[in-house]
Amino acid sequence: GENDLPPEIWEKVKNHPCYSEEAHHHFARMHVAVAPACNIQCNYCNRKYDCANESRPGVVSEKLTPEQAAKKVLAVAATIPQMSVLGIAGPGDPLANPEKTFRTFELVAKYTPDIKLCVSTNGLTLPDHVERLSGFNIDHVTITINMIDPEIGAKIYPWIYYKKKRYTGVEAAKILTERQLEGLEMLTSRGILSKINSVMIPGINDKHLVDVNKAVKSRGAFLHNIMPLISAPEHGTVFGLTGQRGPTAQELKALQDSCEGEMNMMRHCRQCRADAVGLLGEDRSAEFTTDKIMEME
Ligand code: CLF
Ligand code: SF4
Repeated sequence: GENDLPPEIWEKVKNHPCYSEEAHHHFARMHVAVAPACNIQCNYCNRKYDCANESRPGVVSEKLTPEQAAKKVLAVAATIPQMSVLGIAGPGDPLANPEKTFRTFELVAKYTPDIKLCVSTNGLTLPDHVERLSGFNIDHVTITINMIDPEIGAKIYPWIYYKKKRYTGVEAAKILTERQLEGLEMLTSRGILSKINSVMIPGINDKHLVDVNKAVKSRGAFLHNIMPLISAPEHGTVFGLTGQRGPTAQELKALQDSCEGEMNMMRHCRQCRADAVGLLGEDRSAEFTTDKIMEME
């Protein structure tokens, strides 16, 4: 349990609502949607909406420039005293937009130095950015890992765009899994805590996620967050259009239970928007639109 964590780890998680079940009752997080582009395609994603690796499908966030984002963080931190973490989680992949993501971190570190920085990525370019992330004192990185077997990966990812080239099928999935695991090992060796998100897709990776759990555990991942596929035809995702169903609540819990013991499982994830604000499960994003922040000044 949380009380058994070594003190140096507890220090890092006690104020983070996603990394500590306990903390989520007392601390709030916010996201800023500064990262529009993505370098891979997931079959459960519709680019009209926020990245479905760390958010609820079918939600469109208000995109901000890094300067607008930093202003928003200032305004929110002044209004919500429990605000402890700024995460960048979309609407595309934060590390496929490194200028915007790192400029935002720079400005936030300068204007609101008490706010911890957090990032969520598909992992494709993570190894290229770990050094820079650790320069910002980042202690929390999420990687979405849905497979470690490229044959399964080919059913989830139609293509990736890597080093100026498009890859498809098994070849694409092989590059993606190698880069994700390499990035995870680099985080672990630097003492950065990692959370692994996995989207449970019945008939595709549901049984396989037990192997994913072992693979990330053996590479030092801190927390595993298995999320249900939310696939609806109106979102226009490939899985939505092909009638791919999501898991039932019982199926999800059974998988989480079978992984429990291997490592800490996250069970309080609320699948936030890329511009979420507030305690987990409470959504105050509508109070902090750009218009309203201008009014506050
Ligand atoms: Fe955001 Fe994600 Fe950081 Fe948390 S959310 S970038 S780790 S600050 Fe948290 Fe929201 Fe679940 Fe994400 S409840 S979707 S796990
Ligand atoms: Fe969509 Fe996120 Fe996958 Fe990119 S990583 S395709 S934004 S779900």
